[in-house]
Amino acid sequence: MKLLLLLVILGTVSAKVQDLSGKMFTFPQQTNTAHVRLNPNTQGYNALTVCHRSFTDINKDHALFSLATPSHANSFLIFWQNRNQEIQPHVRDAKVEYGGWDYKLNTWHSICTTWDSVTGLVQVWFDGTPSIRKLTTSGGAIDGTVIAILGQEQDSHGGGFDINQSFVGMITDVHMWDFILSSCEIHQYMEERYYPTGNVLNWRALDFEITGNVEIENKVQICH
Ligand SMILES: *[C@@H]1O[C@H](CO)[C@@H](O)[C@H](O)[C@H]1NC(C)=O
Ligand SMILES: [Ca+2]
Repeated sequence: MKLLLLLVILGTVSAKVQDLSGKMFTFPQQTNTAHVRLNPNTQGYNALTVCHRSFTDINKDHALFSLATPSHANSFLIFWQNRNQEIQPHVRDAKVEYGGWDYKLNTWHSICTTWDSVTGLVQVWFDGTPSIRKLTTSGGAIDGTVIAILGQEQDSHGGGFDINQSFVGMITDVHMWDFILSSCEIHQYMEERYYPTGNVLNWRALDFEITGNVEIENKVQICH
């Protein structure tokens, strides 16, 4: 009972659908608790595109997007691995590594990742540049109850957070589709021009819950 009460007090602040156009989530400190849970419109994916923009100054590992199902904690994970300076997409617990990006600190980066279950090929787009296509895992869909989280990396379904893999900084324009966007559409996302909104997660009608210290703020604009 006491534990339950404590969890309620410490726990979830809000659960609602909001248009977050022009807004961002600010993760102001390293913790192993603060996060945003995103509630998807559909479950069960044979293909995916996930896009987000992020800004950080932490010179260490961090998760940019963590999607878990009961059978795979890393059902769809986008991870920055600092030692090797790699963006590492994981799909159904299979990992690939992409190095050679100019992942500068204190800069907005637009990242889109695509995957298709038939070929098992994954591809990352980083600030307008596509990677090569690499094999993760093919022949199986991402299925089971989805828990999608920003700010923490799930080692279990909805938990197992590690402070040293948490995200500090800002994240905006998170969209997820259950198909692969065309390269033109991805390019338009990167350039912040017109692009279709996500049919699974839509930043302009986002169903989410904040736990702990995460702020919703206006996107940082640099005035000239
Ligand atoms: C996180 O990293 C710090 C510094 O490297 C280390 O001292 C600490 O034990 C790590 N914490 C966990 C939970 O791994
Ligand atoms: Ca982990």
